[in-house]
Amino acid sequence: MNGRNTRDLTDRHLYLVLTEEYGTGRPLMSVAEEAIAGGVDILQMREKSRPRSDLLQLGSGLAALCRKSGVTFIVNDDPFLAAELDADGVHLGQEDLQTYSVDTARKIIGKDRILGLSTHSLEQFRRACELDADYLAFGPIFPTRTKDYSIGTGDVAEVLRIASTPVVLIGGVNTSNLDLLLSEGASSVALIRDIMQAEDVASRTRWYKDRLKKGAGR
Ligand code: TZP
Ligand code: MG
Repeated sequence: MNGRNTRDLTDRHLYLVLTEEYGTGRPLMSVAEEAIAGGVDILQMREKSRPRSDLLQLGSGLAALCRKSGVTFIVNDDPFLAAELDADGVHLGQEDLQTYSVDTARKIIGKDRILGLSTHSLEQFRRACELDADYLAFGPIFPTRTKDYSIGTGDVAEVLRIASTPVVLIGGVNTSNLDLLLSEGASSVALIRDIMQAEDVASRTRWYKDRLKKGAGR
């Protein structure tokens, strides 16, 4: 181990995608601190319209916070930024693959960092299983204001069955539908709004952690 929380993503994980515009106006650093207090496992910085200088500043704060808390820190979209921030990894969407193939991104971040990739259909997921990714996100499962479509839970069990990497389910996850995902066999979920918009981020985070820990067999 090289001291970072790197490629072992095999357990049940709660993954918060920090996106300030979908929060309640609070700075990301304080949301991150509360989520960490609530037991979040993975934090991603997903700020799409800020200049790079801001991302460097925010990202170095988040990276330091995550490192001292033992939380995995992922940077969205940009493998160069992930490497520069010495983050634990990068997350790529399908559209990012136009700029960086998975192999190119892997060369940029190195073999010890995590590479995550979004997938949006069973077919895309199947293809992604052939790539050098450390985890695959699958969604949007439920309707979400971030996307203009959702894919439902119909393929979740098959995705989990064929997966050669850990799978993170994303999109419209909330306290009412988490059990449905757990009953399909899910072990990790990623969220934005239901945690970012919670009045008490730490206790909402803790709720998800406890539920994930108990799994489907409650
Ligand atoms: N990718 C698929 S759905 C989604 C992303 C980034 C947004 C998830 O946000 P929310 O608020 O948890 O639905
Ligand atoms: Mg992206």
